Amino acid sequence: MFKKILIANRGEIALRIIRTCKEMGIPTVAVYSTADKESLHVRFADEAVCIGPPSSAESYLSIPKIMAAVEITNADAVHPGYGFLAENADFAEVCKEYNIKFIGPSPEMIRKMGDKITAKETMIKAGVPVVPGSEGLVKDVKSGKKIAKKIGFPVILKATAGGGGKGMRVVWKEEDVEDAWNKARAEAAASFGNDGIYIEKFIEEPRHIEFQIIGDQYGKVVHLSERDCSIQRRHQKLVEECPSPFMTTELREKMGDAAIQAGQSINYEGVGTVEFLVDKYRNFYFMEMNTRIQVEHPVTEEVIDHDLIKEQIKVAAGIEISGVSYFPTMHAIECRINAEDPFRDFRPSPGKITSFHSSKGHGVRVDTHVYAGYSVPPFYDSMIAKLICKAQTREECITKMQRALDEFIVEGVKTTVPFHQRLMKDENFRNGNFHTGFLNTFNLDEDPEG
Ligand code: MV4
Repeated sequence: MFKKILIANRGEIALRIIRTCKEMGIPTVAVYSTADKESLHVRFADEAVCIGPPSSAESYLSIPKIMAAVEITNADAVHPGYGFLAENADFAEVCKEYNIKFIGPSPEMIRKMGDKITAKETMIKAGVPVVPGSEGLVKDVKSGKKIAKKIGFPVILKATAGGGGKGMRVVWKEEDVEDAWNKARAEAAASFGNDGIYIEKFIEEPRHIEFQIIGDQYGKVVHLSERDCSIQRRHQKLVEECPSPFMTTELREKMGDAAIQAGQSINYEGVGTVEFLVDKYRNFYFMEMNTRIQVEHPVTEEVIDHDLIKEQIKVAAGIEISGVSYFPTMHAIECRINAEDPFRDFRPSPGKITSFHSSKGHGVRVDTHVYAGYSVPPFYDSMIAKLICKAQTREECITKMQRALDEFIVEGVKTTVPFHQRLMKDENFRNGNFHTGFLNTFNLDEDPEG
């Protein structure tokens, strides 16, 4: 087992990782920017190293700064959390060169899944269903038009370096291909320094359903069931749940097999997520694979009753996974509580939290790094807590979530709590009748504060 783990992250996930390390008897090192010196991850880790000024580029994203902290503390492993360097193949490679275990897959694997065309080609070879589309990169707008006509409109142009919606354009008719092509390429070049574009059939009103997988160093891969992440706004997930209200036993078996196949075919090591688009006929298509622990992992932890960070550290240390794939016997929902004003276009609302009471009680879990008196810095992600509820049925889980949201008190900054309260009352949400476009037509009530 590792002698000391450095956590190259901040916020709730840094704390989350420290907690598991403590339970495993592994000493931890926190790193922090000057904006985070009062943070709980700094206080709860065994050691802490300041790695620079508030800007992410000069702190949490700086490979030399992180490696210097590894060196002076003698850590033998790095946990990257999510975001920041978690899917940076160069960082994983530097760790390898220095003989430091990067808790995650190999640099090659990260690189392979980071390039969407390569990922898709890999999945086709593995027999995983993918959306019909171009064979690899589209070389120019002329062949783009030809391919689009062959696939049939609507189509979607996607950046091979993309993910999270950037460099994406939906096209409904031939006349609009050229304009979309130019825009997608310019956006891809500006965002990723790579203007490679591919084309797919556009799946209308899809659900986003992802499978949690875990693979060990001996080629074994299992899945830990799905999460429905269809409740998103501008590619930011707001609510995740397991099981998906759209899931059937038959579909779970098919998608679970495909997810395992995806992992096994690449000898995947670590925790990973295979994302699928699911259409209204329950056809499913591989979309992307994430090679990190995800924000919404607690939803899975609650329904399968396993600590995913612990499993992740164990497989990184070379321990074999036991057991078979899992299925959910409970229902869990996560609401992301962000310091944003849902009545003002989800505008960030950083500042000092003057009072804070987190929900408690049976079946309620809150993962957070904040407390009364904490200042939410303006430099990073605005998520301040994850509220996770668990119950026997979806209906009970929603009721519990409503109760838990009502007792979640944050003063000093605006939060997404009112949004979630409204969502939990929505008839379509309650009936499981939603897809990724759901929030486009969702109306919040008036701001009670005007
Ligand atoms: C799609 C799609 C429909 N058809 N691909 C959005 C982010 C990126 N990871 C892929 N995305 C999509 N790809 C085809 N062929 C619709 C989306 C999409 C979406 C996917 C998941 C969750 C939310 C979404 C919101 C808008 C569009």
